[in-house]
Amino acid sequence: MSQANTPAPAQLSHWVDDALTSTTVYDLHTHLYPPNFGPLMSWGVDELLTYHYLIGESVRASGIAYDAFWKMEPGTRAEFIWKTLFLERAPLSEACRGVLTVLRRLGLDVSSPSMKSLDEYRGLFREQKPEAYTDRVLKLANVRTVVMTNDPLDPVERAVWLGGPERDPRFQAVLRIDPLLLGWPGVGGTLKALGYAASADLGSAAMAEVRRYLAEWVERMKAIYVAVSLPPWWSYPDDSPATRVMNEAILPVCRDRNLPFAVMIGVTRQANPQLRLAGDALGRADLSSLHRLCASNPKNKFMATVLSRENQHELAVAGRLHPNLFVFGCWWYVNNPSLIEEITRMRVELLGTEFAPQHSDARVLDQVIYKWDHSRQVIGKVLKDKFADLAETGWTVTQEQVERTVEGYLSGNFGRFLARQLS
Ligand code: FIX
Ligand code: ZN
Repeated sequence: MSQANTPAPAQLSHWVDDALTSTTVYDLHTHLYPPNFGPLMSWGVDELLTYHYLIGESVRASGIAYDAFWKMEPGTRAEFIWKTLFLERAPLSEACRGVLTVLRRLGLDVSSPSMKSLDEYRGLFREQKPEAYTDRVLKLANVRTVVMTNDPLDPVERAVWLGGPERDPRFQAVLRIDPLLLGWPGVGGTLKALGYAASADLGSAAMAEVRRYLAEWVERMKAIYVAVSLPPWWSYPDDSPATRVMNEAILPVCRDRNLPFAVMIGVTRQANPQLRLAGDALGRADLSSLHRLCASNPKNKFMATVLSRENQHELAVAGRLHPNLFVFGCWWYVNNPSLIEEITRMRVELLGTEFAPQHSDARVLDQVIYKWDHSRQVIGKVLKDKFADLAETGWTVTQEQVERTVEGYLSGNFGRFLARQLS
């Protein structure tokens, strides 16, 4: 029986849609950079089309030889992908749909695709200046802040940072440390070349140098957290260099600065090296390592996301058990509407209001438009159901509760986790 103080379904739906549209997003993991990072910034229709998700799809659909594909100039590659996935077939995949959402939201007509229409789209992008275009895209996507992925061991990126770039407050930094954690002994030589005497024996002097590297780069970038992606077989603790570097360098440096350490678990890099960046796969991980990491380092804050669908339930349960763990996003191969819906529903049921349902992982600036448009639709659907279920109990659902929940999901929960001091 419906109660006098229960909102009608249309009213509830309106509150959820309103809150999702008006709340500005804190996009907590992307691969985007501001215009003054020069070659690192990526935007425009050619970049959208040559996104690695679409490279994988077009190579597979066309049957082209890898060599022939990589031999093409980037512009020809974009045309090839447009022809293969948008002209010769229905662009049904989520990554294809994403390109069309972006073009439509920029005011372009996608109703009669042809090679000529691709050239017309290119015309619009040629007219843009990166600075003004960044403003326009972030406004269209209603994204307030994007968190970058910053690896100082990448020579191009290091040069940008060492030049002391003026900071755009909308682009926050994250110190990414995959090679530093997983690349021993080779990474010892890389650090040495940069002036850190981090010999591969990982003795106490070497470890002090790894800490110095981390501290200096956290400081230089004003990093808001430290992050790594891990394979499905990641195990903690064990007798690997990764465990030692975590325990003796990463965790102390993060602890002293109250920075979270983000673990993105489940990627099998280069399962098909011929596809380059598009060649990574995934696998189910043993999340008992995550439990041990959180439980044995109670003074550290952790963030986690997992790549395998099969790990999502365990991750949500881990989020319940460890107050120092923040569950975030539907990462990469689970960033598809069907899986976002399943995962978000389960997280609401297990974690209530305390998680971040999504991050964009955008690599091309324009992608924030579609990644957030599509995710908002799914999060909205789940929230309407969940608030309706709540109202069904007789609880009075208010607009203020809906707004507060959406604010937490899209922005505030992450901000508050960053600020939280563990007792
Ligand atoms: O490790 C990561 O941060 C991954 O998100 C990327 O490396 C991956 O290639 C990607 O773009 C996923 O969306
Ligand atoms: Zn990423």
